[in-house]
Amino acid sequence: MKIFALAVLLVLAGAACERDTGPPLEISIATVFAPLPGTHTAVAYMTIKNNTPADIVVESISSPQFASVMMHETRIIDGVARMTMLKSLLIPAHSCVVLEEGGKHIMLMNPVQAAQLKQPVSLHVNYAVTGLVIVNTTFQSRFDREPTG
Ligand SMILES: [Cu+2]
Repeated sequence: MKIFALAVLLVLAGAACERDTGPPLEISIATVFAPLPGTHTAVAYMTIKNNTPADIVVESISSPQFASVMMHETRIIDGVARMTMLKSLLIPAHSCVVLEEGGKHIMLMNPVQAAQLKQPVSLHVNYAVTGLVIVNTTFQSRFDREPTG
């Protein structure tokens, strides 16, 4: 059953990436995991699709619910996973970039109010020069995720 659900998700992601209509920058499968108990950092994953024939640069991401938002990339260096900060994020023409666990991701730090599960959270994705996509979702629990592997 879990394998079936994963397969459906992958098919949907693939379909979304192949279709070439829609807004210039299209965001799907956005998930924001609330901070773990005792911490103040949430993490967000999403798929960002460029529907235009030109590259798009995501310059910053902000959230009304957090004082600070950063784009990160996890890299394995000498066998240790390390996070590096990304100043911008290139979405190549007619391509998808997947932000996911173990790769590029969004860190949301210092919530303005305590982040509550199932409560609304918004991400403002700013891209060059004046583009903005607002993503509205709700906080999810990292403990609700289905185990992988
Ligand atoms: Cu990070």
